[in-house]
Amino acid sequence: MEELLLSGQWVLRRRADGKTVEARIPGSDFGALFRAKEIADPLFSGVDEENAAIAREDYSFFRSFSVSASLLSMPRVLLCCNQIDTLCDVYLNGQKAFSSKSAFLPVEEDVKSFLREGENEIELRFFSPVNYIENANREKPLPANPNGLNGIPYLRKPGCHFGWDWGPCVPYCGAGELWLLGVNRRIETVRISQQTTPALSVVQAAAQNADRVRLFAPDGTEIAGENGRFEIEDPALWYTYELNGKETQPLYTIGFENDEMRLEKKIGLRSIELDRSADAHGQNFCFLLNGKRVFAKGANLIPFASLPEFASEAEVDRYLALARDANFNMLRVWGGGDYASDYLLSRCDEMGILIWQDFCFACQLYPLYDEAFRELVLREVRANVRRMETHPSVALFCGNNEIEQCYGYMPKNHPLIRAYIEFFYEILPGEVAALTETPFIPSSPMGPAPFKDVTGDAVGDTHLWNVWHGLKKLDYYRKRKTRFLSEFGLESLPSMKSIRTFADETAFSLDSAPFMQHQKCVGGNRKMLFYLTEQFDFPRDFCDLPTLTGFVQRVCLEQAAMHLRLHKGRCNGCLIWQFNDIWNCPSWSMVDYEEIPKASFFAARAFFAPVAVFCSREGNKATFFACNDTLEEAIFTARAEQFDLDGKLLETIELPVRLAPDSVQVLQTIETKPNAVLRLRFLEHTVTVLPRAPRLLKLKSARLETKLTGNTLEIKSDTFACGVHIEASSAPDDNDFSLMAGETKIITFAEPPQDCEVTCINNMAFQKNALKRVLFRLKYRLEPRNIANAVYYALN
Ligand code: BMA
Repeated sequence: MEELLLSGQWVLRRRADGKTVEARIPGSDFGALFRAKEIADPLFSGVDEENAAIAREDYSFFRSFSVSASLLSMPRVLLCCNQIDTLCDVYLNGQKAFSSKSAFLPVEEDVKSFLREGENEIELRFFSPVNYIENANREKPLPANPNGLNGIPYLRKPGCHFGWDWGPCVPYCGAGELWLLGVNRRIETVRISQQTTPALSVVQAAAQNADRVRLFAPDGTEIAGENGRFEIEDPALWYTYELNGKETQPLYTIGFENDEMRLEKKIGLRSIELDRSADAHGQNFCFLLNGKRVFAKGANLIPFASLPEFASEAEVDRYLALARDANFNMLRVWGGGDYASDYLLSRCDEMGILIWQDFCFACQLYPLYDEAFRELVLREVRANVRRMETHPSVALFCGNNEIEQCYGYMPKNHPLIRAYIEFFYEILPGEVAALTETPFIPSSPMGPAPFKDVTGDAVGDTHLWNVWHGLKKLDYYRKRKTRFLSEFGLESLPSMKSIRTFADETAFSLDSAPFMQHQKCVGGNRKMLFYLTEQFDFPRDFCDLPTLTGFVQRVCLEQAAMHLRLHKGRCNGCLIWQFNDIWNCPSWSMVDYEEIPKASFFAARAFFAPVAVFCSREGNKATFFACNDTLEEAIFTARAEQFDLDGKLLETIELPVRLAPDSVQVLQTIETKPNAVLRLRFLEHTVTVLPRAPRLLKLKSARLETKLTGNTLEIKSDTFACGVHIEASSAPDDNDFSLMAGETKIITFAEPPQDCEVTCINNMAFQKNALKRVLFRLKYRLEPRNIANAVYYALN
């Protein structure tokens, strides 16, 4: 085997006028044009039409390289690329070697006959993705796209590249790592299956051209086997972090060998099922890992960046560390983006985080009646299922995102709907089952039958958008006993650092052009204010909005998570929309594009804790309950404290907890004192529960004393301080918490911060104008779009 890397320096040419600039592979046309100052920062203005216009041009990437005699002496020379995005003819020495049509299909083409010893020339001749979808859609229009450009289903490229309700339209062309590989007997088409019980795991592994298959235990000792079949007694089982408490999960290594090469795959020994058996409430929707129930806690992942040059493996590491910190055990890789990379999966394998992978279809009807299109899609399905399924983290393949929720109104005999049902309910399940034992569902959300009751609480998962899109109150979730909530959320503003990347102080208003252009959800900025005014009056200072909208988002997510965990068993999952951002913008994210976590992130440490205690308040009663998602009994004492609004302690209640593994238990109901703030402490967590919305509380102004020494900050308040927020040049280990009178909070920063500002909600200035608030809310509700949404979400 011999390899020649073609990544690195390339040249980009705009084919219309021959203009060239330096380029890089991996990389994109937008990235190259921006670095060469030929175009403005594609993530700055937020005007989608500007980027679409750039993408209406055709571009070529080219470079020369030298091929050795020994590379050419190999029987096959493959051109390999993990992603060519998207429409591209690959030319070698002026001759077309092959065409690539899907960003979701890794490329491996034998190009030996096009190569010569010495200097060679390669050209990646891309065709405008925007022209392509526009032409295709002109010929055969598809239903209008609620997110971004029309016609995107015609192209196998991440849908969100054309704009989404949280992302800009940046329809770039580009490629990932690119190399030539001279091979003789290459080991390929790896197949690994396992039957695992706690007592015994039987692994069967095979690959084309492998002469020997060897298995090594996590500690490196070799395990004997024959013909790729291994029996491992008492296997070290792979679990999520919370189920076995291990920071790193045990991984076995399978080595496929022949005289030419060695290929390694890391596997985890585990069984994974999605229990969908009938029960008293309808039908279960529960992941079973090694037969043990998993309550899925986590969020939806969107692509990390709008351009490939802005994403990196280090970034994946940082986000996964955050996911672990927030006690996630599952990430849903959402279908409007891309398939999870091997890097992300192998890190999740190590960390014990489950992956729900949507196939890349979202919120649109696709031309699946077209045989050529369907064939291309099936090649993509096979390639990605094979690539991903050996990773123990992969828990589910899901057909698509929300197509049934979006197109339920269309006649069932419409050709697009017929093709949808045939593909997602007949063809795809068969394809997936032939490749893997990993669970599969046709769509998310799903009901008992195609397009039937997809928002129902009896069967299947749900996406509950009644809060936010449907304008329901923040505590609406309490009315629902859904089986598995795989999407729900509320928008908030990103950090001031993030805001300053697209708006200067003259634009510090939610209806300024930068804010309107960075808010991609129609009416979203005012919707944030609509929800903000459920809890607060209008603030006077714009710079208070990130903290306040973050507070409201936290209230929303926290209440939903609490309620779903109270109904553990009936409900078995809570995945928040959305974990990350693709650029700097207001959105549903828990962590903004500058990697600054919002209030909901810090709260998730407690509301997603494997062993958690919750406080549910209603009137002058507070009920405490505890939830244990681990496999161990949990014995500890939680403490509930009542404070007055001055932050003085009124009462302490000890809550002894003895919780069986995998259980939930109501602990106690208490009478609350008038206007008391409840403080709940359990294990390492502290949660504050207010008696009512902050605007209805007379919060005193707080004197915050701060002392910064190196990377340590001490904060103290003379009264109850609500929503204490730190804005600093370095990451604090906690944020958006409350303080009681005299309590000292110690914050540790990642490194000593250059600047650091501490505020709290008590000290913010609000417009005491109830009429303005009420009229704003009424007017917003009465907008035709919002009336239509409210009606839709009242019925669904
Ligand atoms: C769901 C997602 C996305 C969208 C989000 C917020 O519908 O699947 O399509 O971004 O809600 O509207």
